[in-house]
Amino acid sequence: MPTALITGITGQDGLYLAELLLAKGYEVHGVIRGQNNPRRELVERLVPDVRLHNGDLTDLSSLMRALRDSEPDEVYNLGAVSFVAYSWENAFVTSDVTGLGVLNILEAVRLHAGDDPGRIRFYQASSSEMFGKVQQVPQSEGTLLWPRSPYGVSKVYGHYMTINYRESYGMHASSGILFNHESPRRGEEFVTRKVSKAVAKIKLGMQDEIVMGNLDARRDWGFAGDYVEAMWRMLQQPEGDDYVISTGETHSIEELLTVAFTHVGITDWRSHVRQDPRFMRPAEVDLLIGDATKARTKLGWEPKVAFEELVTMMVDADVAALEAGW
Ligand code: NDP
Ligand code: GDR
Repeated sequence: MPTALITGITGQDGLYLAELLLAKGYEVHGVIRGQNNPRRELVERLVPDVRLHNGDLTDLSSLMRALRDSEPDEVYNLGAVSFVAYSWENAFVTSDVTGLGVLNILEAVRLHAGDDPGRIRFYQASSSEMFGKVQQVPQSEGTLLWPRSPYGVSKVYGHYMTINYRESYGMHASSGILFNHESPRRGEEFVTRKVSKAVAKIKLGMQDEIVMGNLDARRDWGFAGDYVEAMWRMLQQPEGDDYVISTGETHSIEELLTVAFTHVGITDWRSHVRQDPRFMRPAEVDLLIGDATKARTKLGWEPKVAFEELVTMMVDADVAALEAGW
């Protein structure tokens, strides 16, 4: 039975990946930080078979201990300060966790693996935010990186450090350049979930308006459940590599609002939406659309859930949760 260690186990992707690996028969371990992490209970409820280890990406020795106590065949580094807007307000912390944290976990894996650096397979959660001010449409593995936020810059550092450890030490290290992926488990700070929850509340008469930022930005949105499958497939390849994971479709925030509101029978949605500079970013990523040909060809991976299905799934889940009093 293979063993996997996941950082970021309390996050959206950590939970889906743990479910996937447990279903495949893996022994799954997770790194959890903080003396009283409020999301520990969620992990224990949704994936009770996951064994948790205290640790933090900024603390190398805690990562070494987690590796020693779990002895993994595969390590998935999903932990990060992941909210782009927050990264301007906390640029140092973001760089420390999302950037230097990758160096810490790579170094911990290298030291733990000893004479055979390839024996522990490593996945780094890279991001389409690295493309930032896009230099090519659509974006693929070879597109020049031009990050637009402290978060994006930190992810570029982690991405190149992963490639460097692969090339320097012969590690089986892969970088998944994942475009936005969402689900009913998405954090409420991100735009899809902010919209799905607000639309559900508006439908149920619990709220009247939603305050938004830039409605013109375009994203390539997929379903998180599909995307964690791609992470696993990368680590089953004979060698580490880099892969873009995306749907190949792009939609604006306006289209997101239209689909979400229309789904609950509201067509004049503009009367419920107000824009506020508070939610505008110092530098915006205007357009993302990925070319996942390499993943399709080499990994046999394809997204299964399309944009409308994703948005309506999220709205329905929020309506059901609110009706149930959650
Ligand atoms: P989430 O924000 O839902 O989860 C982030 C995770 O990182 C949480 O488990 C959080 O734990 C953990 N974390 C934060 N700080 C630290 C730290 N100092 N040490 C260890 N763990 C820490 O993100 P997602 O699940 O959406 O994304 C997973 C990864 O994929 C992230 O690296 C993200 O940047 C990247 N990514 C995400 C995409 C998306 O669209 N979802 C697209 C491309 C990349 P805690 O509970 O302690 O806060
Ligand atoms: P993003 O996701 O920055 O792409 O990063 P987010 O959902 O936060 O923003 C997407 C776009 O929506 C615009 N927007 C708003 N965003 C938020 N959060 N709140 C608003 O009110 C709002 N109004 C408009 C934003 O300006 C932006 O253009 C996500 C994260 O998961 C990263 O960790 C990951 O790497 C990338 O996706 C790929």
